[in-house]
Amino acid sequence: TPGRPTHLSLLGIPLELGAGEPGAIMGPAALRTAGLPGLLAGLGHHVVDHGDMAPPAPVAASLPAAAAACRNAGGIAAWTRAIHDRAFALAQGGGVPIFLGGDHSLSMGTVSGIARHCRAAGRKLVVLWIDAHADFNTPATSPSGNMHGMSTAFLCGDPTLRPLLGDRPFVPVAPVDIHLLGLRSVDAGERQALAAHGVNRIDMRLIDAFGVPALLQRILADIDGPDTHLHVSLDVDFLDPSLAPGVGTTVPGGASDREAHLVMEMLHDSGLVGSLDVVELNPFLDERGKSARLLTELTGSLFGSSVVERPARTPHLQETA
Ligand code: 4U7
Ligand code: MN
Ligand code: MN
Ligand code: MN
Repeated sequence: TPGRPTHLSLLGIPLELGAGEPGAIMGPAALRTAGLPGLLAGLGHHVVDHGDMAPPAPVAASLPAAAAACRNAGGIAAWTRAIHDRAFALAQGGGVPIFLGGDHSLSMGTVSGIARHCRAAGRKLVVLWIDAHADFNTPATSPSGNMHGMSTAFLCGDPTLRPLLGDRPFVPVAPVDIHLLGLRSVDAGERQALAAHGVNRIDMRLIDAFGVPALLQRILADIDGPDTHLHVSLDVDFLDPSLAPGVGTTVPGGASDREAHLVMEMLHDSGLVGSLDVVELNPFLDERGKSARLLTELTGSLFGSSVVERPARTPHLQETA
């Protein structure tokens, strides 16, 4: 809503150890090259760019054997702790943190830090995970060993992943407070675990059948505004690969440009978003910056850019019939 400037804290997280192929380390730089800080400032927000995190020192992680066998598990443990510390501190400082990735394993750190902040602030946390994938694999179920496919399982407290956080206070996210949006690639073990834990799932078929407005409105209407912090985790592969080829894990049949913008616009109008991850951009795989540009525009939509000025309306009641 115009006239509601926000303090936005940008933090680049050049992490690619969780992904199957290199390149996401360049994500934060590409988002800056596409003009993200300036776009947000141009919308009237107070933007502080905290730059990119430095690679953390290695930690002596004592991980269960199954977790230790995952690709780059020791590195992910070090990053998760360092990211958690930064996310917690940024959230405690007030304003809305925007984390620029980097592969999706970074959300183990960001969301756990935000969850700890929410507990300290006496607020409830709801997570909207916008992704082709569920990222609910554990070291036992993962077909790849890539830890960017395990973030939501970690956040829900999988005991084999929990030691990644070391001595930091771990505040689990209840599976029923996670909403997966855009699903179209779920592994067999994940599928079973998602159902058993009661994680909310909106797949592309539901989006085809009922559309973004009805489905997202149902989630937002259930959220009690003043008491709840909504964290949005946006994985580039939510988008159709024709629009956003710059990601290592493309899956056909993704969201259109307008579907994705509408998600962001409705989230903006809800006034509920307290923090954001923009993850999985791999500029090495992109075509002339189109994925970086689209992600930048989508982030703009989440923070109020719109073609036609719209009067402020009642949050939570947007787009209803
Ligand atoms: B992303 C996968 F097997 N499920 O676990 C896995 F299909 O952060 C992909 O959503 C995970 O991009 C994708 O390796 C992780 C695979
Ligand atoms: Mn907060
Ligand atoms: Mn993901
Ligand atoms: Mn994905």
